[in-house]
Amino acid sequence: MLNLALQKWRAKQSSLGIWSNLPDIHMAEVFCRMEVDWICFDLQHGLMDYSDLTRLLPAITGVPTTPLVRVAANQPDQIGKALDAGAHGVIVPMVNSAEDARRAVAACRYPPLGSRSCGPMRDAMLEGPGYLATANEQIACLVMIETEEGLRNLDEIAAVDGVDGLFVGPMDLCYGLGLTPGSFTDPAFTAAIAKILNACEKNSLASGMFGYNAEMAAHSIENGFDFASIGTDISFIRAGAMQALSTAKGVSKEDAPTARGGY
Ligand code: 3PY
Ligand code: MG
Repeated sequence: MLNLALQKWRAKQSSLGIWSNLPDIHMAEVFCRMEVDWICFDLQHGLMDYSDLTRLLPAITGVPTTPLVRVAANQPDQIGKALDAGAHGVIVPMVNSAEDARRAVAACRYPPLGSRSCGPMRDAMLEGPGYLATANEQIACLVMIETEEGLRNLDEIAAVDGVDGLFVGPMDLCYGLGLTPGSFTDPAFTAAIAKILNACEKNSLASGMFGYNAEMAAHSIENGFDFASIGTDISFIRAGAMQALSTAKGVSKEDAPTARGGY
């Protein structure tokens, strides 16, 4: 198994991804044929469950796009099952302490580096025993910094061996800082971002941002993030449909309502 997104992160090359909230295998197929570096299936907030995941991941096998899964919680069984289903990395929400980070890493790595239980299903079906030889090296463990506590314990979290990157959940981070969700230009938010980028730099970790749209993704990369999502499947559908509706109604570009942000 070769994890192309992880290779880019290690080489400090920027990468862009798509966030998938809808369990539609055809949409996933289309997205992954657009030279997008990674796709993340969201089991935390997305409208999909594990049995959806077992259909979505095979639909994009064989394309260079790296399949990631955001698990619903920092639970070893959930992380193990996402990896066994063929995810090449997990994004773990609400990591608030070094202990949380160690728990996430242990669930991603086979012994002696961790305590992932051995039962690789899909990758072993496709690759045979070779998977076990490369999994610890090629599986990405990304932990989310998105709470006040996580921010407070940032340096300890970033120093945990086996973490490949920190991923910012900007909306929860706003809540954590006592800000209105979406206050991405508030000095408290930008100071938190600078602190996270600095921790990544110091610990040679990839830095990632959940981007709600292309502008936010581009801004994040310009500001020093290594990777960002460019939007969600739902946001693309909504934006495309709104634009089509406006065009068909003859509404001028300036007057057309825009669908920015949101899930
Ligand atoms: C956040 O903004 O907190 C996220 O986790 C994005 O889904
Ligand atoms: Mg969040």
